[in-house]
This record gives sequence, structure tokens and C-alpha cells, in this order.
Amino acid sequence: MGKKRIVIILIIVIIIGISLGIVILSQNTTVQDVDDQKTVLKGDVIMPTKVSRPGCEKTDSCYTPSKIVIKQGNSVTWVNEDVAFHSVTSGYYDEPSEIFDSGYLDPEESFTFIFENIGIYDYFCTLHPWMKGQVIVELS
Ligand SMILES: [Cu+2]
Repeated sequence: MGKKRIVIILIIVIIIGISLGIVILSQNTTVQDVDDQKTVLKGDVIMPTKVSRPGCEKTDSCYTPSKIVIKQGNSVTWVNEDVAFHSVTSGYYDEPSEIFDSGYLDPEESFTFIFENIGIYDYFCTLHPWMKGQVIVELS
């Protein structure tokens, strides 16, 4: 076997090694992407961490965003990203309107409501009176 052959074989081995490495790396990346998607819950409105303590009302961020505008017939999904229970309840703390009520939402739990009628819908959290939000439903 000549020196040239050995060099050619070495080059081929290196190329195969590199391409195998690329395949393995790209597979790992794909797996990681799937994992990331699993942990990210998609919501229109988020209940962020620490909103179970007063303070978020100062920046109007107890529900984020606190105001959302949608078209008639569309839905809004709320996701509880806090470690405490929260609710999404229509009306005001001292005057619930009984249009929608999520009940107690566990951490990472979500609630979806379809708004069939136009209007301005105020809502709050039954556990934390300072948590307030609003859904504005426009003509589609
Ligand atoms: Cu709450």
C-alpha cells in the first residue's frame, strides 16, 4: 500500500467522522427543541410569578397584558405561570358578573374562553383582589 492510498483512506475516515458528528449534533438539537416546546405553554394572557403578592397592580402587570383586544367569536387563553393558585373571573372583586370563571388555576394550568359577543369584559382573581384585567371584544 502506497503512502498516497493511506492518506486518501485517512481523509475518507475523517470526512465520515465529521459527517457522523454533524448528524449526531443535529439530532441532539432537534430533541432539545421538542423539549423546549413542551415546557412552553402558549397563552394570550399570562399570570406571571409573584403576582400573588400586591405590587403588580402598580405596573398593571398582574395579568400580562392586562388589556387584550380580540375580534368577536375569538377566544382568549390565560396561562398561570406563577407558583400560586389564581383565577380568571369576570366582573369585579366585589361584583362578579358570572360570564366566565376559571375556578382555581394550578400552576401551569390554562383557561380558555370564547367571546361570542362584543363588549368590554373586566375580570379579576378571586384570591387576589389587586389582580385585574380586561378583554375588549370588537366586531369581526
Ligand atoms: Cu390571583
